[in-house]
Order: sequence, then structure tokens, then C-alpha cells
Amino acid sequence: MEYNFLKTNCSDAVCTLTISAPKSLNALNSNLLKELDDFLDHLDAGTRVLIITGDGEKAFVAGADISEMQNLTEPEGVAFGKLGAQVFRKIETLPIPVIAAVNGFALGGGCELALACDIRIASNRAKFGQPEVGLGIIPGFSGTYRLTKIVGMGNAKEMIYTGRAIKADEALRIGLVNAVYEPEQLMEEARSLAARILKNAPIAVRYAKQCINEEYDLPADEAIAYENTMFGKCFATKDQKAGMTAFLTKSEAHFTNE
Ligand code: CO8
Repeated sequence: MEYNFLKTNCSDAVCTLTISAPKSLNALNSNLLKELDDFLDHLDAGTRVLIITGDGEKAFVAGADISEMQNLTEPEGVAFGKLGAQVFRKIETLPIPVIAAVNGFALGGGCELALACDIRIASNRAKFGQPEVGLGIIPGFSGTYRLTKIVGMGNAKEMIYTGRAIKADEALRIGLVNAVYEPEQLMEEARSLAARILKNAPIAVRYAKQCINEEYDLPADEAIAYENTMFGKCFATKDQKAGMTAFLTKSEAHFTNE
């Protein structure tokens, strides 16, 4: 598929995906969401970390495309919401870590896109918000679900009821982002975070993501049992032997993803 709204740059097991709709501050229209869906389906098997960012200096993603939503009927609203929600769920469950490098406005669907990623880092110019109620809608790409989990119910309710955009320092304080950098350092920091992940055993990183995601909504005993099963599966990998042998022989581990 040819992409009109995505720029991709993949090398050394790291893919950087840049959302690019410059005329609308990278707003998510349905064609863009379909491209994103296609990109995720065809991600090279050798990719081990995905970084998502926005084109330009101003916006990560300024939301879903308001001009496309303006005249939707109720069933069309459901369909548009479902499209975004399914694509974002695909990001959340991708078997590799996904880093959101938030370089500017992350509003509405843009904030929800960042929430679907595993780790969020931001430039000090970034602004996060869920302004939907000011447009007569609610967050529709799973923001009411994920924001609450990430920043807690009180912070999520305040952001969603008021629609107030928060700056990067406040996002850091409430745990919406893990770190804040100067704009020109953001992508370098994202790549360095990816490089730190790449040093580790790929299957173990994948299992860890799967455990954290799957266990989050389970009762404690089921969650603990799930982890126990996955922990056991690690011992069936060559990389477990490589990692522990390297530690015990004081050498560097060479993981083969087996
Ligand atoms: N959709 C469409 N166009 C947009 C959007 C958007 N979300 N955001 C910006 N644009 C366009 C503007 O209309 C403008 O276009 P033009 O040049 O043709 O007038 C261009 O981008 C530049 O924007 P501004 O001139 O407004 O730039 P400013 O620097 O003055 O302001 C802001 C930047 C503050 C980011 C401002 O553009 C803004 O408030 N944008 C809208 C933010 C917003 O409300 N986002 C939430 C949208 S709703 C949503 O995401 C719901 C998700 C779930 C959907 C579920 C569907 C059922």
C-alpha cells in the first residue's frame, strides 16, 4: 500500500513512524488510520522497537480530523470510533515495545494514540489534552479507558471533563509521560531508549509486554499464575541460557531471538 500520511524509516531493528498530515497538524482521518493499520500489519519481522512521532515542530497529532467527523451520523460515529480503537489496540498488543515521541500537540485522538503506546516521552513543547467534550463528543479512541489506567481516575476525569490541555511538565508529574527533553533531543533520546531495549533478549521483552498487558485486568491470583507460566516459557529459549551463561562467565550476552 502506498502511504500518503505516513513516513517510515527502518534500520537496525528500529522503525520510526512519522504521522504526516501537515495541513491539519497531523489530524487522524480515516484514510490515515487505514494506512496505519496496514503499516502495523506489514511491519518487518526483524523490527524490535517502533517509535511513533508527528511530522513538523508543532504537533504530534492534533486529534481525530474534525472536518471528517462534523457531519457523521450515529452509526458512522460508531464506525469511525471503532476504526481508531482497533488500530490503537493493534499498537497496544504489538509484540514489540512502542515508544511515543511526543513532539507537540497530542490532543484528543493524538493523546489517545500516545496512550496506546508502551512508553511516552515528550519534548518540553508538547501539550496533552482530551478536548472532546468541548466539541460535543467524548474521547472515542479508547481514551476514557486508557487515560484512567495511566494517570488515575482523578486526573483522567479532570482532563476529560475540563478539556484542559496540560504542558509536558504536568504530564510528567501525573505519569502521563516518562521523561521530558529539549525538542532537538527528543528523537535521539527515543532512539537511545530503543537501543537500551535492543540490548535485551527479544523473546523476554515480548513476554514481559504480554504479561503486563494481559495481567492488568486479571484478578491477582490469575495474573500471578499467568506470569508464572510465561516465566517458565523463558527457560525453553536459547536466549535464557545465553543471558545467564554470559552473566556467570562475565561476558557479553549475544541473543539470537530463539
Ligand atoms: N481536525 C481537523 N483539522 C485540524 C485539527 C483537527 N483535529 N487540528 C488542527 N486542524 C487544522 C486547523 O483547522 C487549521 O486548518 P486551516 O489552516 O485550514 O485553518 C490547521 O490545522 C492549523 O491549526 P490552527 O490554525 O488551529 O493552529 P493553532 O496553532 O492556532 O492551534 C491547536 C493549534 C490548539 C492544536 C488547534 O488547531 C486545535 O485546537 N485543534 C483541534 C484540537 C482538538 O480539538 N482535537 C480533538 C479532536 S476530537 C478527537 O480527537 C476525538 C477522537 C475520537 C474520535 C471518535 C470518533 C467517533
